[in-house]
Amino acid sequence: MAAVGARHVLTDPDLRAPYEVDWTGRWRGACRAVVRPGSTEEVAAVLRACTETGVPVVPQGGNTGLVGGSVPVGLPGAVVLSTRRLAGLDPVDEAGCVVAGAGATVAAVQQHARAAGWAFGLDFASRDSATVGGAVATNAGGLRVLRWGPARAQLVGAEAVLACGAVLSRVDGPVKDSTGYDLPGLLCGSEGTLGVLTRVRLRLVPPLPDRRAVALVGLGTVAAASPLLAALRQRLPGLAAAELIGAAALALGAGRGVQHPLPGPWPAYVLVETAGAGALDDLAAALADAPGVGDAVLAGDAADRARLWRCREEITPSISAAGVPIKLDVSVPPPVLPEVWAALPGVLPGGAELILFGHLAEANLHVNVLSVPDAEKDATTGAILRLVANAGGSISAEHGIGRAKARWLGLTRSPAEVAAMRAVKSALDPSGLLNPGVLLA
Ligand code: 2HG
Ligand code: ZN
Repeated sequence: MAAVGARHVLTDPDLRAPYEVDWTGRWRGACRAVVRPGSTEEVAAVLRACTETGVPVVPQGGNTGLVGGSVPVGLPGAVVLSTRRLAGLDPVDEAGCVVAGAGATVAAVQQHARAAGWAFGLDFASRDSATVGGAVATNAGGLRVLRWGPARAQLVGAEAVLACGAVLSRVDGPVKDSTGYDLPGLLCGSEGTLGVLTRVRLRLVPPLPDRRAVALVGLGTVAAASPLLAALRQRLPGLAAAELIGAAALALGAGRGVQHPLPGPWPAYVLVETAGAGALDDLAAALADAPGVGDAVLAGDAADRARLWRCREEITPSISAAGVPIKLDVSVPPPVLPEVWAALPGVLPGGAELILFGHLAEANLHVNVLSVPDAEKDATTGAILRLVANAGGSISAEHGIGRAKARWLGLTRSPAEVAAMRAVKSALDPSGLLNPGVLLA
């Protein structure tokens, strides 16, 4: 039987420490050991041993999650199962698919795809640390969902180990398969509660042309954002990103050593990127005709484009540098986005700082709130999530439920849906040892 070598079982508190806290510092716990298996067989051996001894298992990829779903909070007897050593990458096949180890980073898959003339459709700021296993387990989204969809849309197959040690493997063979339940699809978004992903088969996409243009557009009202996006989508077949950024978020993102790119402030901004020959001229012409544009700055060359993107990518690190926020990731039906945006300040306690940004095409808002006293954080979280649920939205669009939102799952999932989820959970993990407290509280 495959056993994990002793040097990959970390029991020393200093070695365990980085696995016991998430990078935002909001979620902190302790575990008995961190185990770093190097193969699917070793993962199976770990899970079998944990099941035999009743030890809970917290699967962890790059530990970049934002909902406390991969840290052993309140589980001192648990084992953290790190997938980072499962980082192999098979050659890209003729169908433009690649099988990646769950512990391969998003950036490694991007580079591997590029070297074979393809691209990976997922991208987000934590690309250098986030693993593809974690991305699939949370159905992560990011900056290119508008173009290629979330992790689920990239997933062709998966290999995973169940709590009992059984290996489900669907990473070879045909790319089209309609035989029964979609088990890889079920594991996507299951947040480590049904099995441990060990390998994923990913569909790659054609690379975006190198010719690109980026614009940061100032808007007089948030309500102008969706009509602007609709106009740009109709005019620009190469449109590859559309990010919505509130004034407070842009001030934070642009604040770090970068000059504010647009005189303003405007109540909201949209950062758009388009690709293709003539991208800069096409973007300028489309913006000139589009509704609601207050002001805009355009960038064609790579360094200027990167400067504009940095204003977006620096928002999350700048929030973390300012404090430990309430961090929520919600989506709403697009027509009610302006209403929800306007109503959010009204549900916060006095003195709270609201930072809003997100992915415009999916009306996916990242609601970050700083300066809320600890004693008021739960009530404030509940108030925000209720506002979203009452508006017909979802309490997670791409970060998952984790521990952070488990108690509010019933706000946007019906009793029948939650019961079906619990039934699946108890069928695949009857002892409840996989990621207890995550997703289904
Ligand atoms: C992003 O879109 C991430 O940058 C993080 O989903 C969002 O920090 C956040 O709230
Ligand atoms: Zn996001």
